[in-house]
Amino acid sequence: MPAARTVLLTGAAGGLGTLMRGLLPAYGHELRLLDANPIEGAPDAITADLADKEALREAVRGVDAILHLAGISLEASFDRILRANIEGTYNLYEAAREEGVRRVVFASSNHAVGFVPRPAGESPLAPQALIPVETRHRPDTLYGLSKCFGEDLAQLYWDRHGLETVSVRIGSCFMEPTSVRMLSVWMSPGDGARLFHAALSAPEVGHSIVYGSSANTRLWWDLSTARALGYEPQDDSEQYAGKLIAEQGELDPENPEHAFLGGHFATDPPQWPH
Ligand code: NAI
Ligand code: 15L
Repeated sequence: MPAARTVLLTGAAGGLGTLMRGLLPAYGHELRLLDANPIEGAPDAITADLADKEALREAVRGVDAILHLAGISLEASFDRILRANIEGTYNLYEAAREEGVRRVVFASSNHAVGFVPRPAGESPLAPQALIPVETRHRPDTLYGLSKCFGEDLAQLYWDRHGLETVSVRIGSCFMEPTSVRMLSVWMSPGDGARLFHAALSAPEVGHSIVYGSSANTRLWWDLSTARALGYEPQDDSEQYAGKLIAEQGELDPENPEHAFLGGHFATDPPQWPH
């Protein structure tokens, strides 16, 4: 497919949505914004919940692709996760199918595989093996479980309806890494825009799963499926390593919080039953 020109950006009021609103237009994408919360300074933005099927139908009509960022972005009660991330993502895919949208770029998360042990090399700079995208789902939270659902929903819609998706298992996309774990999983906002642009523009993607991070020296996972889309990361978190390690120390193999890809998500007390 040609580079998606008109893109519906869901979750446009959120942290990542705000960053991408600033960066993606430079790649030639024309953004239609949607969020449950109004967006200051964007009078044309659609204020709608993912539960509103009529609004979703109208919102996706005529777009080339959808960048789906909306949803609960941290662990929460099952009811909230169910409504926003599971039912909400289903509603959006149904609207996309009904309106003939060809591609979704889905904000999955490292927490879909958060209970995968982090690679432990002799040195943090030389991990023995990078985690492939084929590793089985091992969600660390109900939140992570909802991202597994999203990835499987994407597979179903590709196999059954020919609707393409790139599921991006985002690490941590913020201005700067703020923990030693984030040295491994950080995606700079600039690389985030490069990756989303590649996912929106690659000619044929079927359902591709990619990890979303910069070319970090301490990377834990394999970026080859992202690179196959044309993604060329430009950033490396290593410039922040000295300061963060001086403040927090190296990751400790004896500390359970440091044992898994998902970090503290895997060890925080569960939110269920509630
Ligand atoms: P955020 O919490 O800042 O933004 C999420 C946005 O979605 C909010 O503006 C919220 O109003 C909107 N939203 C939530 N429920 C909604 C609903 N039912 N209907 C319509 N809008 C709704 O999250 P952030 O950091 O911007 O993340 C964006 C996406 O990327 C999320 O899906 C998150 O799970 C995923 N992600 C983000 C990572 C990161 O490092 N920022 C890492 C991994 C995944
Ligand atoms: C996520 O999935 C969250 O949405 C984000 O806020 C970060 O916590 C990130 O994962 C992370 O693992 O650091």
